[in-house]
Amino acid sequence: MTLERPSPGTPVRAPATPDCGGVSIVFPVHNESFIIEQTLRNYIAELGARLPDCEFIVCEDGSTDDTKAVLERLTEELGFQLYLSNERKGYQRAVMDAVARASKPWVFVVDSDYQFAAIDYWRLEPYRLTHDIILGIKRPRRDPFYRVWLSAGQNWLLRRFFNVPYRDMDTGFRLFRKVAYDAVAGEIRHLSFFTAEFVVRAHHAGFRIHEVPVHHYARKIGSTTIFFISGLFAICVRQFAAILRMHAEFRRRRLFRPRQGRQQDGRGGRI
Ligand SMILES: Nc1nc2c(ncn2[C@@H]2O[C@H](COP(=O)(O)OP(=O)(O)OP(=O)(O)O)[C@@H](O)[C@H]2O)c(=O)[nH]1
Ligand SMILES: [Mg+2]
Repeated sequence: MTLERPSPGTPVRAPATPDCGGVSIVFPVHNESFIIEQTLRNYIAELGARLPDCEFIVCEDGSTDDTKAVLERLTEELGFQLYLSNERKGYQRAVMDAVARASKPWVFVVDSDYQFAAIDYWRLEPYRLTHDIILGIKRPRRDPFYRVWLSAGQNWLLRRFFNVPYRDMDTGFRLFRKVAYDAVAGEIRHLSFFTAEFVVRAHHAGFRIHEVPVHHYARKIGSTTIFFISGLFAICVRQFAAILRMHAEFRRRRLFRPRQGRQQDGRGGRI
């Protein structure tokens, strides 16, 4: 696996690679009324005109602030597809339902609270030529220290238990081939936040995965919709139990990819 450092200077726009196919840009949203307009305007301005054949899909559920009203006001002006639901789905189901709506061969799923800059998409784009899943890893991560430690712990456990090389398997900034998702999505059932289990399963199914450093920003407004301090202990216990269950399933079903022949940078898989 190769890791680049983000350039400290002005981000650079890589050329689009239209031959790789269109991209569905997907935003899961829950209670983001303060920031969602800024997020959507930024991403649509940055990518709408520069990425040939792209579509924007916004999937909101269960918001108790006026996120729904903001989205309904913007949908016609900005031209995104909007899916609303009154029932809170939880992050994992929300992302998976949203990806199921995507019609392009590539899907870019990004958190809606603008902790990732739209222009950093271009750091991922060139790897569409050589990889199936491209993860934007947060460098440096701008989160409270306990979140950084918990996430480091989870990534360490996943590397040990599943023999994968990746550093940030729960990033909120990822671009992947829909076929890679379709190949493993039906099996995702253990871990709570979608990306990590998707990455581990896709790795052992032979897909080519690459991590690219991107800038990460502290949440400017609103508050976490998932990691409340009062629930952290329960989340840790649940995640650890889930890793054990998933590991048992991998051993039982012999899902581990053989060591020999695997290249260090995650290349050399199928497709
Ligand atoms: N549709 C939908 N979106 C969700 C749900 N839960 C979280 N989200 C969205 O998923 C994204 C990630 O959630 P965050 O609360 O930002 O999680 P985080 O980035 O780990 O936590 P912070 O650092 O506090 O922002 C945000 O864009 C949320 O709006 C949900 O149940 N349904
Ligand atoms: Mg966030």
